[in-house]
Amino acid sequence: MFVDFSKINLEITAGRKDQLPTPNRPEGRRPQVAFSGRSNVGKSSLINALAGRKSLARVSSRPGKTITVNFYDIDGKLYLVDLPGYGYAQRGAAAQRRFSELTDTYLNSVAGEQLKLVVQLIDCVSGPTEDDKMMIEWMTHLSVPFVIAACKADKPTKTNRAKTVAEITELTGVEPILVSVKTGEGIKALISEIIKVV
Ligand SMILES: Nc1nc2c(ncn2[C@@H]2O[C@H](COP(=O)(O)OP(=O)(O)OP(=O)(O)O)[C@@H](O)[C@H]2O)c(=O)[nH]1
Ligand SMILES: [Mg+2]
Repeated sequence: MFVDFSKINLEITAGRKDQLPTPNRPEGRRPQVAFSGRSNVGKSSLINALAGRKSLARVSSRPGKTITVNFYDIDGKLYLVDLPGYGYAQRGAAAQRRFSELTDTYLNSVAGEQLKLVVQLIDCVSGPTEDDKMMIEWMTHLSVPFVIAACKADKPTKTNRAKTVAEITELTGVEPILVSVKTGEGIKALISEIIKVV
C-alpha cells in the first residue's frame, strides 16, 4: 500500500477515556501505530519527522508536553497515536496516575485489534529505564507487535550508541532502529516498518 506521510492531520485529541475513539465508529476501526516512551524522549518530534513537518505535533525541551492521546490521521489510511510520556516525576503522583490510566485504557482497548504496532522509544544516551522495561513486558505479554526506536542517536558517542544497542537487543531479542530527527537517521527505516503492518 502507498501511504503519503506528508498528508497528516491531527484528528482526535483525547484527554479523558470517554474521548477515545471506539471501534463502533469507522474512524475507530482504522489501523493505529502508537508512540510510547518516557517524557521528553522525542515521541512528538518523531511524528513530525515521519511526516516531514517541523512543528505540527507540539514539542518541548521540558518534559510533560503531551498530556492527551493525540490521533494523527495519515493519508486517510492510519493513525499515528502520540501518547503522553511516562516517568515524569514533577508532574505529581495524581497527575501521573491519570495520564497512565488514560494510556492504559487506550492500549488495552486497541491491543490485538486496531493497534498494529507500537514504536517504543528508548533514549540512546540513558538506555532503557525501569518503565521502558515494564512497557516491553506488557507488550510481550499481550503479543502487541513493537519496534524499538533508539532515539536521539545524534547525541551519544559511537561507543555509547553501541552499548545502548547491545543493551536493547539483549533486553528485547531484536535490534533497535537508531533514529535521529536531527540527522534524519532511521526515519525511512521506521516508515517501512509502519507500512509493513498496515
Ligand atoms: N538531539 C536531539 N534532540 C531531540 C531529538 N528528538 C527530540 N529531541 C528533543 O527532545 C525534546 C523533547 O522532544 P518531544 O518530542 O517534545 O518529546 P516527547 O517524548 O513528545 O515528550 P512528552 O510530550 O513530554 O512526553 C525536544 O527539545 C526535542 O527538540 C533527536 O533526535 N535529537
Ligand atoms: Mg510529546
